[in-house]
Amino acid sequence: MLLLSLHFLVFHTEEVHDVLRIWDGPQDGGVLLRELSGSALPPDAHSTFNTITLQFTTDFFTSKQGFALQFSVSTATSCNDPGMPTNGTRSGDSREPGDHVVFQCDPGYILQGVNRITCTEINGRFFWQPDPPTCTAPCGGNLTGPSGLILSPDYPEPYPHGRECDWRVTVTQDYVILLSFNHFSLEPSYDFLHIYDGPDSLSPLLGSFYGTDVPDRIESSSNTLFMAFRSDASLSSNGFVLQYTENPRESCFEPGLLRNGTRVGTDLKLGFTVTYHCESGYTLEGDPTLTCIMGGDGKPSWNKPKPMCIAPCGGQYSGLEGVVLSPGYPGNYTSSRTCLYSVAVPKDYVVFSQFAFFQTALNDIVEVYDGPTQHSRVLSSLSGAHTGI
Ligand SMILES: [Ca+2]
Repeated sequence: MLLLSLHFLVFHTEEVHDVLRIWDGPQDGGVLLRELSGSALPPDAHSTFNTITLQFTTDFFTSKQGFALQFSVSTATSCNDPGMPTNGTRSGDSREPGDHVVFQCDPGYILQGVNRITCTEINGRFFWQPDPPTCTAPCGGNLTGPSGLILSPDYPEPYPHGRECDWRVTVTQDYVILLSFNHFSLEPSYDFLHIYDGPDSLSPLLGSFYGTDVPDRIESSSNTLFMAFRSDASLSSNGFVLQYTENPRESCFEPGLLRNGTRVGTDLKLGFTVTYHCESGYTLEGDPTLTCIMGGDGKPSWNKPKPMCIAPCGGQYSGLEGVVLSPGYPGNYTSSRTCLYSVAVPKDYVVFSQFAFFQTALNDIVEVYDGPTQHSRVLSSLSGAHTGI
């Protein structure tokens, strides 16, 4: 059977009010393919019947340029490209009659429709049955399992007005829940996320959050948390992405890794320690060892802040090999500083130095001296950008 493809050259109508509708087949008995308005150029549309129907409706106000489109005819021998769902993935590329493809949603999204669709041929017409599914961020739900994502309804689109969404999170008995905020933006003072320390809204309120300040991580005192999202009748925002993980009772939260460093210690229970080490060329600032102790709020917490690995401004270097980094590396160095690095090796060795990566502004200079102080002979004076000198 012959089928039709539409390709848009121009599209510009008044958003919502002046609408172009496209049916695959006749208006009665066909399939509504698109409802288009606004100024975004629509992607190509393909029929599965040998006719396409277009209806353009305009209101009494505001006229724009309208549309220009080309149509072309081809012979159907397989199904159309079923596309990739927003917030999901598809496995399978075959499009012959009898073939199927399978859809899966990204974490936090639920699938609307059926995850497996089949290419079907009836009287020379090729189409997917049923229609491809969509992936949406749901309004509330019961969540179980050791970890997961909670998204505001319709995320990453702005959340809808006038919604009441309730989530109940339940993890393994004798575990507690750690809730961290990856993204947070609600209309200040009118849209809220209330979080309760227990199975429902009668449990103690841990906090009511709104605005764009990302809240600190939250820990439950039992294995359930209840979350209530409320939006009012106007003004929306991008919403939130929360991650929950279960954690053994009487344990500190996962302290994470260190930029330019490594960690020793994986047991996070009360009384245990983790110790950080910096990579070559970096100096550890702070205390390398953290101990999990009982905090003043009756919850376990680390006794010290996490240290940092920084590239120092100058210093004494010795040993048979090592790395010297500009201050703040890999970030930019700060202005108006002089950093003196002294590199000494055992007698009977000479120092061989090689720059792996080198970049300064034209007025910033690295001078290399042959000897213990800056009064020794200058070996080289470098600025600009170089590699492997
Ligand atoms: Ca609102």
